[in-house]
Amino acid sequence: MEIKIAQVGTGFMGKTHSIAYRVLSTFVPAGVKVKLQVLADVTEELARDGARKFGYENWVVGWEKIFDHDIDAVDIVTPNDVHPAIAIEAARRGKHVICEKPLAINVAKTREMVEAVEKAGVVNMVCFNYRQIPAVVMAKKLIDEGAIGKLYHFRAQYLQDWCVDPESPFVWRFQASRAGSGSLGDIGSHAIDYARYLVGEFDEVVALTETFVKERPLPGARDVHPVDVDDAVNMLIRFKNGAIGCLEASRFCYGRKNYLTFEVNGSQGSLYFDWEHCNDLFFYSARDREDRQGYRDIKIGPMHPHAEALWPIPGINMAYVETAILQAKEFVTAIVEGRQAVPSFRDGLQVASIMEAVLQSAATGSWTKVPLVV
Ligand code: SOE
Repeated sequence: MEIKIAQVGTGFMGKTHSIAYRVLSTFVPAGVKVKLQVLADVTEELARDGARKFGYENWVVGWEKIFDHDIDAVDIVTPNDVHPAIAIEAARRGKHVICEKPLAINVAKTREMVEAVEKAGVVNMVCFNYRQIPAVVMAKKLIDEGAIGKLYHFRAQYLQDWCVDPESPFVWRFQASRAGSGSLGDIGSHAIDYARYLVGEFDEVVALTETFVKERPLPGARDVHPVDVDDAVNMLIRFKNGAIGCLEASRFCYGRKNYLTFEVNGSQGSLYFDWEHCNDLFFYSARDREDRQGYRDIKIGPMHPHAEALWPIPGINMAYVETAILQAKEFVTAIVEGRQAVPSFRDGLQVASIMEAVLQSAATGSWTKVPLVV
């Protein structure tokens, strides 16, 4: 079976997704082939050069033209405000859809996407790629097995430092009408996805956001452009199952490059994960004998979920591209098996609902209920 991919966008995510598709036949069942059929971007230079570098057979200027080609699935790696139109049109034409996070700039737009893919009955997936990491899936397995008991605490941080310099130019990620939010949607959404995946649904949140740099220089111009999204967000969470959490996302933390961590504490132990050491999962069990208690370092290898598809022994280690491979594997395997992919657009919608409650809480300064929209 051959799955023909159309990709819209040629940036960092376009690059990683394309690399994953190029090697995917190594990771999916025998006989499944992925063809990089057509690549779209907004200029001829971007589309043509991208197609040459990434290995697409065809290129087009403007996403609408991908449908002139024989395709099965659409991969959306554009700025957030463009996601809905592409996803909805792809679904209308019966194409499977994988889309970068956050799915859209608000809940209303995200819901339109969910309705479109579900009406069309196409496979849909949101790119919370860090959820595919074997150490994270293993953490979920341990929680589900009761290894750390009843859950009390979840705490997560996603910190970067690429926005600290006020001279770093204005890009769409600093504009609410294009991005939806700032650090919250760009990186906080990954940590929120972890919270839902590992602990469960949110009941209510109270949050604080801050925009430290209020305007930035436009690239190549003398003018500046206002920044109307959060540079940083801190939130407290009350989960429906009684656990409590705190979550921080900021792109203003010098020294933190792609620092994504979580810790979950339960009645029988704790789990700790840090993306920058993603081949290890730290597990503390209160059931261990008293004279040997301490966080143990589980070295991830083929005996762990999702990692069986990767390398033959622990210590060979995975990195960023493997998250894209595991994600593409889930998407393509779901198409082949005729089932829904995980995480789906519905997961993206619930994360959007949480983010809307967070922004509302930050604006009002009060605890805010999180509507369950899935
Ligand atoms: C930029 O902050 C970014 O590329 C995010 O958009 C990604 O989701 C994150 O994984 C890496 O950083």
